[in-house]
Amino acid sequence: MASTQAAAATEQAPTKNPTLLAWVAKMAAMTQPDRIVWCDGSEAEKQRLTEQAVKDGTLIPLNPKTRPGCYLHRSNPNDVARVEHLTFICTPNKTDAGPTNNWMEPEAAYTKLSQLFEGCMKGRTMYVVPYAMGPLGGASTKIGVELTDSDYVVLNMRIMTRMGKAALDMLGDSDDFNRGLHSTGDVNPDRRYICHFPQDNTIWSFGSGYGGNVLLGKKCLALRIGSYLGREEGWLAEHMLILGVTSPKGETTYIAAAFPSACGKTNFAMMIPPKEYAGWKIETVGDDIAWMRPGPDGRLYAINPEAGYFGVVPGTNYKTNPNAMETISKDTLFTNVALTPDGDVWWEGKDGEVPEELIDWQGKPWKKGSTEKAAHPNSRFTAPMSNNPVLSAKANDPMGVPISAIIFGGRRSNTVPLVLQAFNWTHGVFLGATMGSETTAAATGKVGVVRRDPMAMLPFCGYHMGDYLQHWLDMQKSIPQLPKIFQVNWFRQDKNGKFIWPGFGDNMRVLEWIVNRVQGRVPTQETLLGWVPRQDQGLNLNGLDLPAEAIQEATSIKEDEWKSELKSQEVFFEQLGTKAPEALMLQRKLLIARLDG
Ligand code: SAT
Ligand code: MN
Repeated sequence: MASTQAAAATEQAPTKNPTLLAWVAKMAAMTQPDRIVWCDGSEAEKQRLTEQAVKDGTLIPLNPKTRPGCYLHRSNPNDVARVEHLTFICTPNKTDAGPTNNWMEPEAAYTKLSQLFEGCMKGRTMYVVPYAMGPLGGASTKIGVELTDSDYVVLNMRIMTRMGKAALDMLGDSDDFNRGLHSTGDVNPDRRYICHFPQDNTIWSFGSGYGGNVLLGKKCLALRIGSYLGREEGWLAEHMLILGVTSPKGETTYIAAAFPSACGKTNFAMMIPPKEYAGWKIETVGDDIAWMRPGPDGRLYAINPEAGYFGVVPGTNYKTNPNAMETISKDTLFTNVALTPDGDVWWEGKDGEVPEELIDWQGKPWKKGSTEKAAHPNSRFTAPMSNNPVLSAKANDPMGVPISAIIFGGRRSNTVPLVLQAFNWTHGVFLGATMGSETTAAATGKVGVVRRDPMAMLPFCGYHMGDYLQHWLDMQKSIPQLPKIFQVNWFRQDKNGKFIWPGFGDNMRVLEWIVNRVQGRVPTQETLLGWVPRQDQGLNLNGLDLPAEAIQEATSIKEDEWKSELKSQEVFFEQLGTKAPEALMLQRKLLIARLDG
């Protein structure tokens, strides 16, 4: 069997790359697929795979009049989000993975997962999916190859990455590619593992069919393996959107912003400024991941390694994100939303009336007024970035964009004020390191509890979190023109649990202040946490229907809240042990001194 598979892998292969051929043959010998198909990324291939996915029930075609080129996919109800407790970093030493990751010894992990992969593709097709993370030919771009038995994964990878022949051509005969192996197995949560082997540039994912667990270019390569490579090679792989904001004078400022999953990165990256901001323009470079490295001119340059968006659907509408609505109007895959009787999709928070009847995300009849959600809270769209009406022309530039500001934003119903600027890079790294956020439906587990989520990377950092923070501090030396660092919180609530700040387009007001600060245009007010907008020459609140007390509440700094915040931060730093960077411990002491002073 093994030699037949090896022969099959080589015979039809559109490459002579010996390392790639040998690896595919070896994986095929283990998983024993009936067929091996090398994906070329062509239109014809897309059509063939789509037809097949419709035939086998993986995809449901939507109404071609209202949603041309769109399909609905329902995942197994036990498989609707990332599984952080089943995600492992497999480094030779446990300390290299650090206290915030699950760890398995590499040989033990390979052995354990080999037993699951053994023969798991019998009766199935193994797709060989070559893909590029980043614009083709770019110096920052990385190549991966994912082997998968899921046509859904192939169709998603086709949207999310530059997939197929072009990626294979870029790889040539090199052995520098990420080796990704995925099988949906029998979608059993007891046999589900997402294992990363940073030293081998390898990812093995078994037993899931859900986004972040199986689209291996995304969180697995672009963040977990990427962050490891970034430290080795002197760059940063971050869970950040990238946007360009252009003023009426035509001055464009590029900004990268980290927020945890399902906290509005896509909305922020596609934002339409409010009417008071005529002449201002926001353009999207990326909505989830930024790879940033120092450029020849001393600035920090960012690329978006992805080619599509895997965004949260519920809450998306023409008010919250008109550009996303346009983006998902065609050629989009929907996962776990509801189906309307006329073949369109529906979700909680969509514009218009709630339909009387639907088929819910699990394929069951649903009636208006039901207490059950029709769409899963973590239902997603996969859409090509080329659909985005405000896509930046720079999204395809291999050089990327020079970053002037970095924003860290958690989801906090209290404590953290609307916006502040760090005193300097080290203080900014401290702000990122001490980010906390209330958990969302993007990962399985309890929703709404505050957890420390440094730089929104807690689930995505592929090595020791202490080393990661030290790497951020060290990067300072190789970036002569450092971006300014900011912290924001759109999610502060009033006594009744209502969001105080309107968010969405009105976040432009905060963004303008950030741009003005970066360009050195507005004076500022010093507080013990950092610099904040001044009352007189601060945020532009023209046209904002919000009482002064609400602004006051959204921007307030309460010392008692900060005292408990500091305790919670202490628990996090203690976890890092001796790897807690000294510079951050000093920042902590300074803050305590300011609070106690
Ligand atoms: O499931 S994904 O990891 O792709 C999305 C997210 O959780 O941010
Ligand atoms: Mn994300």
